[in-house]
Amino acid sequence: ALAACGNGDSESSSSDSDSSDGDSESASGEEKVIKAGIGLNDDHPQYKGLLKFKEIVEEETDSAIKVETYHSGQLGDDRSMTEALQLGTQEVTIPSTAPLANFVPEFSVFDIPFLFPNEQVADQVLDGEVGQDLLKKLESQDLVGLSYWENGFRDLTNSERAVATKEDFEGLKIRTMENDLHLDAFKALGANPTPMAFTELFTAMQQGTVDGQENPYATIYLQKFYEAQDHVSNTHHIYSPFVFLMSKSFYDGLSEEQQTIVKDAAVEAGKYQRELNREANEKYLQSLQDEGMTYTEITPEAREEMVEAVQPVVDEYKSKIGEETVEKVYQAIEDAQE
Ligand code: TF8
Repeated sequence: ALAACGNGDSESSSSDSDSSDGDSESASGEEKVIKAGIGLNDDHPQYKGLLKFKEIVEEETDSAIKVETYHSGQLGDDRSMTEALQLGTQEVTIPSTAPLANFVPEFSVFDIPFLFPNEQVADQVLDGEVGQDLLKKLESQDLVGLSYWENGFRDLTNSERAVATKEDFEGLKIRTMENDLHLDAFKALGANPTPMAFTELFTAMQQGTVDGQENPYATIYLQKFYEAQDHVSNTHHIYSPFVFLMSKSFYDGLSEEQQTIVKDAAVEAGKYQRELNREANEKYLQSLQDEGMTYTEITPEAREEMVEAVQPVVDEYKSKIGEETVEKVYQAIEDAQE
């Protein structure tokens, strides 16, 4: 395991130098350390957002709380790092909601294909009552959801063929996140899906274990997937939120003032991260083509065929997710567009 002092690529806190003069003592008398791990690399907005969180928390607490940051899955994948928070061996991670549905099934509502029409509606729903109520459900799993960040609209890449219509999915071995709705949706499109942790994905694509995967352009570009994939299509089939997660045992051990500081920092850093993420997803499609990938545009008619093909899966999952949650999200999306 990485030494707690932040060896390797991690960014250990910059306050070590001032621990000698004692001003890093917190109100409750002892210094606290947040070990924060994410799955994407240090070029990705997910990491830049985490550094912003670190900056705010260390400044606001005068380093009474220090943040050690780890990226690129150094501490594990989304699911294993979430489990580490439950155990109290790690304090922060920022997974997609899809793997989080293994802890709180209602989060799978965000895996309904073609749910959000755009990022602005997603922001309103996630930051509004419905999204915040879902975060509260995490507490029963010894987790605290402090805010939503953005992974983004997911797009398909593969090494076999151009995908322009539903028929083109036929037989493609697509890696999905570890989430049953994703799996069943890709089966309904005719693909041959495999659930897999993100940390194993690049090797699986290089070895041909899978033909393709789906992620936002920023991830596809910054994780260099173009080195193992030839085709990209703007399927935009799911909008993935991130959840800024904190271990409940750690959060409960903070003073009220410190709880407010970490919560506000997670929200402020999230707004910053969403902006960076949108800029990245906007510009990197062109970068992927510059790196030699072939881009195929999905026409509205072809996308409509995909929507129809996955509808039976959506209907089947409404009860698994929870009818009330699904209806509330659909209503919130409608309200956000008025
Ligand atoms: C996936 C997700 C991941 C993110 C990241 C590891 O495809 O989109 O890239 O959840 O935190 O597994």
